[in-house]
Amino acid sequence: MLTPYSFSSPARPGDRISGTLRMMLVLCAAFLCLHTSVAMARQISLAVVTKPGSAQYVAAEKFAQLVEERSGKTLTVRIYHSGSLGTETEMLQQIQLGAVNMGIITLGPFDTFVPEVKVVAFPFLFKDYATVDRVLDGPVGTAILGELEKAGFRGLAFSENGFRHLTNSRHPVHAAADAEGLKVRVMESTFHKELWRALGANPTPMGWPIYSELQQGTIDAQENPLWVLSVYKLFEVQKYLSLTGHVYSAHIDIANLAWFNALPAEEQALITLAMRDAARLQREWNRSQEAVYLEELRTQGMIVDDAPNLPSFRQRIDKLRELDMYAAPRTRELLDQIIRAAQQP
Ligand code: EAX
Repeated sequence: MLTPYSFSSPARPGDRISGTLRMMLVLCAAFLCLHTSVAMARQISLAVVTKPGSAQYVAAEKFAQLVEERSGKTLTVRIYHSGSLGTETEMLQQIQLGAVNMGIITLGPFDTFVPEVKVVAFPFLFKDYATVDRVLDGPVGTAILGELEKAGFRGLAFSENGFRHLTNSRHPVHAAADAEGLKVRVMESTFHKELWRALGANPTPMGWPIYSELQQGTIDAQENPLWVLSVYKLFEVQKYLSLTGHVYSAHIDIANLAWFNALPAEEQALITLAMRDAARLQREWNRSQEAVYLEELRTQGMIVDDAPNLPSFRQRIDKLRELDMYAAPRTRELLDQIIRAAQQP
C-alpha cells in the first residue's frame, strides 16, 4: 500500500517510515538546490560616499556592469551611495569589519588606517595625468596597494577624484599668503590637516558632504576637483576658485581582505580585472569632463584664478617632508620612491 508520501511500490513493511524519510530528503535536496542557486547569484556590497554622477559612483557603476557581464550574473553588485553608510572613515571601518565587501574610497581618509598611502597625495607630485598613470599603474602603485593588507584591505586599483583646487567664500586667493587664516574644510586625513597647517590656513577635518557647513559659514573654504563643485553645487556657496591643483586625489578601490581571500581563484581574478578596467575607464571619463565643468563654473558666476602663484605654495610646503607624519621608515621609503618615479622623464 502506498502512503501519500511514498514514491515506491510495491509496499513493503516499513514503507511508511522510509517513504516519509525519502520525501524529507527530496524536500531537503530541493531546498538545497534552491539555496545553492540563490547562493550562486551572489551579491557583492560596494560602498561609495558620493552620489550618482560623482567620480566614485561612475567607477562603481562601471565595476558593477563589468562584474555582472563577465560572471553571467552569477555575481551581482549592490552599490551603497550618497552617505547611506556614513562618512568615508565609517565606510572604511565597515569594510574592515567585513560588514561591507568592497569600497571605492577617496585616498585621504585612508591615511588614518594605513599611514603609508599618504605619499600618493604629496603636493605637486605629478605634473600631469600621464605621470599619474605611469606611477600608480607601475611598481610603486602596486607596492602601495600591498600596504593595505596589514589593515585588512585588499587593494585592487586606483580610480580617481582628480586634481584638487581651492575654493572659498571670502576673497580671491592668488598666492599662498592669501589662504592664511581661512577656515578650510579638509578630509578626515592626517596629511590634509598638516598640509593646510603648513600653508597657514585653519584646517577643520570633516566627512562628506559639506554644503550646509559652507552655506552657514562654519567654514570659509574647501578643496576638491572641479566635478565636485558642479555635482554638489558648491558654486552656490563658494565665490572664488583658484586652480591650484595642489594634490592629486586618488580613490583606492578595495575589498575586505578575508572575504576576498575566501573567494574561488577565478572570482578573485574576475573582480580584480573588472576593478582595474573600471578604474581605467573612469579615469578617462573623469579627465574628459574637466573642461566642461570649468566652463559651467564660470557660467555659474565663480571668479576663477587660472594661474595662481604656485611657487608661493611650493615654498611653504618645502619642509613638509621633514614632518613626523613621514618619519616611519616604510612611509619615508615609499615617499622617496614615489617622488623619484614621478620625476623620471
Ligand atoms: O569626492 O571628502 C572629500 O573631499 C572627497 O573628495 C569627497 O569624497 C568628494
